[in-house]
Amino acid sequence: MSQLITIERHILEQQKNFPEATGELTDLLSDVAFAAKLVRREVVRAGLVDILGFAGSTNVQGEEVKKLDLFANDKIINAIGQHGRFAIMGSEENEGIIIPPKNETGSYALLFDPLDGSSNIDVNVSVGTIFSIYRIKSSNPCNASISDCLQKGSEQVAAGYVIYGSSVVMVYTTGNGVHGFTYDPTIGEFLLSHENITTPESGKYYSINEGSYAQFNDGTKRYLDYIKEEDPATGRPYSTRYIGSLVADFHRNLLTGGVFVYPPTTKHPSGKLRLMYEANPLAFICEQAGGRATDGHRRILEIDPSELHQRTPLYIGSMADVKVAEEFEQGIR
Ligand code: P6P
Repeated sequence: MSQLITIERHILEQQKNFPEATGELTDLLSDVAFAAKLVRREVVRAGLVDILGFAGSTNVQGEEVKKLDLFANDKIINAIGQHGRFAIMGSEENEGIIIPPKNETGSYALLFDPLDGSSNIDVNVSVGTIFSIYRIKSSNPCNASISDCLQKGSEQVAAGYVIYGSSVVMVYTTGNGVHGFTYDPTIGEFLLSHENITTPESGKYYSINEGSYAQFNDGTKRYLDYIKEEDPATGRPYSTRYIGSLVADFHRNLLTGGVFVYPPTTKHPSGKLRLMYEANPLAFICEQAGGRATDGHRRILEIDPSELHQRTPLYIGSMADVKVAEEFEQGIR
């Protein structure tokens, strides 16, 4: 029987690779894992609306039932904020930055999407939490500000996601490989299940919302024509896989190979997905797994952010497949 390694144990083992590590990063990754357990508990019960009641109503205990993404947001802010390790936070659900209740000792900034794809919950489609961690630049945590959040993705010290699907899997990187942990509800632990994830050089899936075809630029349209042509020598046609839940589409392509594209559209000229708490963390993971992540022209991790909720086009997945999609976007093909 393979050794059972909890995510907390694995993070501690990883810390040995960083002699200067103070253990703080270990603690805050463990905090994120704890918050994920709290979110999971509600997400997996989401179908039981008779017990939980609909969002905005009160449940059998007379508690106000919140939309699950707001619930997840509250849980992450409070479960993590109370430990004082984060000086500042930024969430997809909050317009401005969040200063946790005990931030005076925090050295890190947490950017997160508490429950991406939450509109899919009612139809039992996988959703996810995505997080990104930076060391703050401010010398005094009490003076932490938006500039401590608006750092290039290449400055991330850790990133990860939790996918709430047929099983609940947490995937993280600290820049030393990508590792996945599957939640075992019988013991309430995330156990190592995918050590040192590497993504295939190329795959057979492409993920894009073809319903937006009329909104795509010429490069994207020509890419779609190309990827569907018959050419066994280049593995074409690829198969379409598009769940409409970023974490689910990304996780599948990470493990099996493939490319996810959310290109510029007439409705979202800068792309729909968010740089700081969607594209950057997934780009860090993807590159650590041997893949590629760009906005069609430049590395996601090199984009200099100007706003907390700024959007970006996203081309992410297997190295060779992303490069092909980029060449159409750049007019090379
Ligand atoms: P579209 C979900 O709303 C989300 O933010 C991502 O999880 C997903 O990849 C994307 O939007 C889907 O967007 O425009 O294809 O419905």
